[in-house]
Amino acid sequence: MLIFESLKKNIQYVFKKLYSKGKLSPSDIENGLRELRITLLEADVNYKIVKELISRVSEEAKKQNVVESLTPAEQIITILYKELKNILGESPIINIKHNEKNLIMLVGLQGNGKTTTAAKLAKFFKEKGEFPLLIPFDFKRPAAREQLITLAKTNQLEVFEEKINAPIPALKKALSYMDRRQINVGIIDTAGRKEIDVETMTELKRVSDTFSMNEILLVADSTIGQSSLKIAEGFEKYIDLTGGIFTKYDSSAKGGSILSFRYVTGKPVKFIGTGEKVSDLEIFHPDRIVSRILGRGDLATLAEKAEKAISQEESKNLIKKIKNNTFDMNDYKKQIEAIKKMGGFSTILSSMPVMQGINFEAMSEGNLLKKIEAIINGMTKEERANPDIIDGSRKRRIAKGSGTHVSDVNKLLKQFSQMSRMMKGMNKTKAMNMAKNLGINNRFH
Ligand SMILES: Nc1nc2c(ncn2[C@@H]2O[C@H](COP(=O)(O)OP(=O)(O)OP(=O)(O)O)[C@@H](O)[C@H]2O)c(=O)[nH]1
Ligand SMILES: [Mg+2]
Repeated sequence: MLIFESLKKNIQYVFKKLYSKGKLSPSDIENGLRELRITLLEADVNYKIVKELISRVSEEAKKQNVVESLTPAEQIITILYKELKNILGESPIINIKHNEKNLIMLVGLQGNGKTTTAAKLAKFFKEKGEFPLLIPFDFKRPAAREQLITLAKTNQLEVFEEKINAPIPALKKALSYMDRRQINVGIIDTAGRKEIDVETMTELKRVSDTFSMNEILLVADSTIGQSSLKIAEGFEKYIDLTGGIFTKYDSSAKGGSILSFRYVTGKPVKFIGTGEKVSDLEIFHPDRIVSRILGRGDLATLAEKAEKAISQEESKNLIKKIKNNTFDMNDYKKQIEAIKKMGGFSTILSSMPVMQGINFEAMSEGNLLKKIEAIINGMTKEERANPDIIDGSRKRRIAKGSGTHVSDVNKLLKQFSQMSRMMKGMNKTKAMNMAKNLGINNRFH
């Protein structure tokens, strides 16, 4: 079973019961919230968060029928969705500058996954076009160094191999090595510790006081639950963490600590480790987590948001365009902007006819949307209105301008033409259904 799986199941169970009732009585709401509370606590979500969440949801739920188009249960899930997202915050910013020297230090308890994560980060940055260097930083355990060096070599990652026996001189050397080799991201794999002890923590503090760090990330094992929050607090007494990385996201851990991390520590979760391979690292996107936990039940929320995102006039135009088959890349771009405002979840995106035919599984949706947008931005107005004129040299220009490849441009054009074909075959009912999916049906009957 995957992380959050039981939380998801239980929340969906609670809402299924609520959905089955058309109108909710005060006692229905009360019972629903009680079950929700137990579910969250069982998933190891910090009790303070649970308390706050439940009281906010309860308050909002009392003001029922604020949004007439939603049923009471839908309204509750909408509120929960909003509040959970509030707690988790926006997608994180990774503080790395391409034209500067950057240092990322990984800290954490023994065996939580620092070394593995260091290699994963190096690969991640390398793929982003940066030049990373892995820096072993365990001065007591030679095997720790060896582990990182081996990991680096088997994955064609650059590693600082010179053996120096004290932290400050070692990092100075590594920095000048970075200068010489024009490397811009140093990733420091510090020694694991059994506990937060004064001696090794003071040493860590000395290092972080001496060198300016772009990121100091706590690497925490998802399976250790809430104690990761205490560990973070322990580290914070000495050094300023900039965020957390949760490893073993592929486990069956309850995951509540991941949901609680930002609320309790004030620092965002920036990455999650999703397996043992060096490629198993993902940026932590709160949106995706919340939508995964709440499942497709939050379609109503999205419809509501879509309603806001797409103005009434635009919606009318969209329907007209679909019907007249004049929907072009400019409209496509507008749709993408609207979807971005909604948060962009693959489940929802793929349920929208406009987006069908695109393989959302293959790419993370954040990247995908950015890519699509960049490509469309790279087109001239004329090209957007009439994609057929985009020949080989135009494709090359667009790819270059958008930082993508000609194959990406081709893919987008192909998808667009498939979509256009599909729309052509769409009758009035289908167009209405599509509008319905976008939450704009009521106005067009
Ligand atoms: N399944 C899974 N295993 C992981 C993940 N990250 C790390 N591991 C495993 O966790 C174990 C410990 O990882 P290390 O990277 O050596 O941990 P460390 O924090 O560097 O350990 P010390 O240096 O001894 O403190 C290894 O067996 C890794 O393969 C992950 O995201 N998923
Ligand atoms: Mg290690």
